[in-house]
Amino acid sequence: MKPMDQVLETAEKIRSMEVRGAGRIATAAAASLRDFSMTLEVKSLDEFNAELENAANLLLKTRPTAVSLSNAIRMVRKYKAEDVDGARQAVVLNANNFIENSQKAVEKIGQIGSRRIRDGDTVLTHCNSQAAISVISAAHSSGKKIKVIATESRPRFQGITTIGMLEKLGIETELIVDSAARSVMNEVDLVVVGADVITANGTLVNKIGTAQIALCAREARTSFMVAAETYKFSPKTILGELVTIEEREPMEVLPDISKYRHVKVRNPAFDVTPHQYIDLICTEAGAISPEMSYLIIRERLGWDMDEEV
Ligand code: RI2
Repeated sequence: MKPMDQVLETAEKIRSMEVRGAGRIATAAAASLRDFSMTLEVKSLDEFNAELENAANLLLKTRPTAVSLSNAIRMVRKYKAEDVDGARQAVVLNANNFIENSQKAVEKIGQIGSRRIRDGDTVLTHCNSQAAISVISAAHSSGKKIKVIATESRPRFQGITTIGMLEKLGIETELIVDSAARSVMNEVDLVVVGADVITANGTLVNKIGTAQIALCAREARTSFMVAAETYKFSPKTILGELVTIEEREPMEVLPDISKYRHVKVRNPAFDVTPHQYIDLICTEAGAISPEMSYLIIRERLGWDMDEEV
């Protein structure tokens, strides 16, 4: 397989959501750039850099909301090299470090976040988040008896992946339709969700339906926690940039639209939860209030205000 074909194949898997979840798509993109750089045949460093940029752009276009993708790609491409071999080695090292750190971050988030779950608690989660499941699984492994309520997460039903994972872990789980969130909220002690993006002021962008859950959690006085690796924070939001919300194909919602002449199906993949509705963001760097997001971006992502936008 030609080096660029491998990148195109990974990009298609991410676009079609065969590979999904903000963390998984970031590590898949890092691995793809690593493998691309290892097999790339070029005559000069300039050519290597240009080819790597083309590959990076192909991956970046796949899921427009996920900042995990652009952060991963930025970290992999952060190198200064004298020649092609030096650049190749740096890309491989950066990608492997990113993948390893990402796995460690998910574990650490589990350890930290699970302290917020008490024995006997009922936890509600939405969609399928590695980071949120790490929190739930760490609480369960530490011997706490917990119950999980998982939403289906229309239209792609990632909740079915979640209940499959919880089943394997032996955790008592109930599956609900998304619109049952308010009906069960009075039985819930803590909501734990993942993140696709967290902005500089602590606003959360996550799977469609999250904002409604946060709203009813607040009304029911139920705590709402976000589990997110620090590379889910968006540096560009410091510079005032707004997060693009991905709108996916209508057929994910209604496979046969052809018989409707006056109906348009809308399929936004994510929604926006204001920071006031979030009690805590649990990262590998610690549990923080949403208002501390700016510091995470400056300190953990090493974002410099003069960096190119
Ligand atoms: P982890 C997913 O997006 C969900 O919105 C989930 O909350 C988020 O990524 C984070 O997932 P999608 O790819 O990185 O299903 O915690 O659209 O696994």
